[in-house]
Amino acid sequence: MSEMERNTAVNTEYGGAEIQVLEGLEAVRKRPGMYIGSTSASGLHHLVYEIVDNAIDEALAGHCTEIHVTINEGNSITVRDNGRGIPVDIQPQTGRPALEVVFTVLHAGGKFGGGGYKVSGGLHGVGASVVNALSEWLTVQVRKEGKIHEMSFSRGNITKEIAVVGDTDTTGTTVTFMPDAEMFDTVEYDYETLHTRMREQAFLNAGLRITIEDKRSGREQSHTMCYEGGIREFVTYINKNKTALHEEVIFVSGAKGDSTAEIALQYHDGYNETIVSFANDINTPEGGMHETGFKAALTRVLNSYGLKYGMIKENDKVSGDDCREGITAVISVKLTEAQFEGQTKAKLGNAHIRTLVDNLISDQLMAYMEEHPQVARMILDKALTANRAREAARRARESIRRKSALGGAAMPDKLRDCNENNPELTELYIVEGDSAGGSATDGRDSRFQAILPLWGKMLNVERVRADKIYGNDKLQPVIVALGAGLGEEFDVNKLRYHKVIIMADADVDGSHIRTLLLTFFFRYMRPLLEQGYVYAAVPPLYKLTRGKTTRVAFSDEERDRVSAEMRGDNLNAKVDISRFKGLGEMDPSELWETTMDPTTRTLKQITLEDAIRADETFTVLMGEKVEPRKAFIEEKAKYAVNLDF
Ligand code: TSJ
Repeated sequence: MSEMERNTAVNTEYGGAEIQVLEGLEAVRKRPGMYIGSTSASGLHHLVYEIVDNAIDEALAGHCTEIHVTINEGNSITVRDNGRGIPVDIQPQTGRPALEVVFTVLHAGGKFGGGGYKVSGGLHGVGASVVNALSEWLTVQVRKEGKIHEMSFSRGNITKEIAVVGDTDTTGTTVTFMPDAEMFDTVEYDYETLHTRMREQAFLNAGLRITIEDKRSGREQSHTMCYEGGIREFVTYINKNKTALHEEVIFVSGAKGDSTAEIALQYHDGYNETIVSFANDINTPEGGMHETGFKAALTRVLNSYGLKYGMIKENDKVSGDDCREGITAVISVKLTEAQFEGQTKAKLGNAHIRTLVDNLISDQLMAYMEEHPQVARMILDKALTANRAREAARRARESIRRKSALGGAAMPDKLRDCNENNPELTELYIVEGDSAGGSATDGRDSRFQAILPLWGKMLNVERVRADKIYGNDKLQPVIVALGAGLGEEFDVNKLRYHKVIIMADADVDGSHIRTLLLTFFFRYMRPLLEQGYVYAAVPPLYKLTRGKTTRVAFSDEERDRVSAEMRGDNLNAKVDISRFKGLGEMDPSELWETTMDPTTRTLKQITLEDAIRADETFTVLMGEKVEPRKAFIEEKAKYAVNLDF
C-alpha cells in the first residue's frame, strides 16, 4: 500500500492521521536524498522545481497562464501562479482542508521515491509536502472565491492553521519557503540554474509565461520567458550559434489514447548529434522508448526516401549515426503512469511510446520530405557524406590498431606510465605544457601515477569528424593512453586509469585546454564523465613564506587567513606572499605536496552535469560562428579563471 493510501484511506480518525502525517514527513527529514535526490545544491534547487511543477500542472489543465519565481533576500523562494488556487474545502477522506493535506501528507510515487509516477489529474507535482518538510518555514496563500486564505508551517508542522486573511478579486496560489539550513549542504540559490530550468519549462509548455527574478541585493535581475512556438523555438535556441541547413524547424506531433508526442528537429552544418528528450516535462538524459522510436524511424525514413529517389542503393544504406550527424532534436512526450527507469530514473520505459513516436515520424517526416524536396536532398546529402567519413574513420582506426598490434603495447612516447597495472588503483595526469609535465614526472609517485603532457594548440573537436580525431597528434596520445577507444566503440571496461586528472594552470590557456578536453570527453567518451572518472587538479594560487616556513593558499580568503596565522602575535613579522604564475614554475616537490599527494591534494570531480552545463560554453566558444564567440570572450574575459566547468 502506498504512503498516500495509508494516510488517507485507513486513518479516518483524526489523531491517527496526524501521527501518520508526522511519520511521513519525519521520513523525508530522515532520508531527504530519497525524495529530492541529494542534499547538495542539486537537491536545494529541486525544491523549487517541485513547487513550480504543481503550478505547471495547473497550466496543463488549462487554468494558469503565468508563473512567477522569485529568489528573495536571504534565499527564500516565492512561487506564484494565476491558477484557480489550491482547493481549501474539507476533504471527506481526511476531514481536513485540502490545502493542509497537500502540504502535510506525503504523496505516493515521485521520481526518487521509487514506485510508479501516478497523480490524479496532473502529470507530476506531488512534492509540496516534501518541500514543506525540508523548509525552515513555509507560507502558502490561496486566492479563491474573493478571499485570501493563508496557512504556515515550520519543518512540516503547522504553525498557523488555515484562515482567511483578506479579500481579493484575483485567483491563484503563492508559496514562499525558506530551505532548512539543517538539511542542506548549501542554501544559496543560483540564479542561472533556476533560469535555465525555467527557460526549459517555458519551451516545453508553449504559451506559458514564466518570470524568474532575483531580488537579492547587488544581484537584482529578472527574465520573462514565453514561447508561442514551444519546442520548435527550443531547437532554434539550441542551434542559435550554429549554421542551420534549412530555415524551418521540422515539427511532428500527434496523440494516441492518453499519450501525446511532439518532435522538433533541424539539421546544422556541424557534426554533433543533440537530442534532448522529456517525458511529462521531465528531462530524460538516459533516453528511453521515445528516443528509441525516434532514432529507428528517422533512419528508416531517410533510407526509404533515398532509395525511392535513387540517392541510396539497396546495399549501401546509411546508418543511424549517419542520419543523426548534425541533428538537433527535441522530443517531448506526455503520458499517464510514466515509468522512469535506469540508474538515475532518467530513462523512459513505456514501450507504447516507442510505437507512437515511430509512427508519427514515419508518416509525418516522410510527408514533409515529399513536400520539401530541397530540404530532403540536403538532409540525405549530409547523411551520405557522414557515411563516407565514417568509412574513412574506420580505416584510420584499423591502421592504428594494426600499428599497436605490431608494436606490442604501443603507448605514446610522451606518456610516463606508472608501475601498477590495476586501473582501479592508477591515475593519469594530463598536464598542460612540457615544463609542468617535467615537474609532474619528477614529483609523482610513479607506483600509481602516470603523466601525459599535452602542449601547443589543441584540436577544436566541435568542428571536426571522428576520422580527424584519430589522426590528431594531440588527442591520439590521450586516446591510446586511456586505452578504451572512442565514440561508439568506447569501452569503459578497458580504461587503463580510473582517475583521469586534468592539471592545467588557473589562467586563460589552462581554461582553454580544460574546456577542449572536456568537450572531447563529452562528445567522444561520455561514459568517462557519466561514471565519474574525470577530475580537475586544483593547484594553489599563492605561496606564503616566513623565514623557513612555507605554506600555500587556494583562494584569496585562504591567503589572508594563512598569512594572519603565520604572523601569529607578531604583527610586524614579514610574510612574503607570491602568486604562483603557473604549474611550470613549481618544483617537483612543491607540485607533489600541493597538488598531487592524495593525502593532501584537492581534486574536483567533473560530472556529466558539469559538462552539460558547460555545453553552452563550448558551443559558443567552439562553434562555427565568429560573432557570438567574440562577444562571449569579451564578456567573460574578466572571469576567465572561473569560466572552466
Ligand atoms: F502545491 C504547491 F504548493 F506546490 C503549489 C500548488 C504551488 C503553487 C505555486 C501552485 C499550486 C497550484 C495548485 N496552482 N494551482 C493549483 N491548482 C489546484 O491545486 C487545483 C485547483 C482547483 C481544482 C478543482 O478541481 O477545482 C483542482 C486542483 C488540483
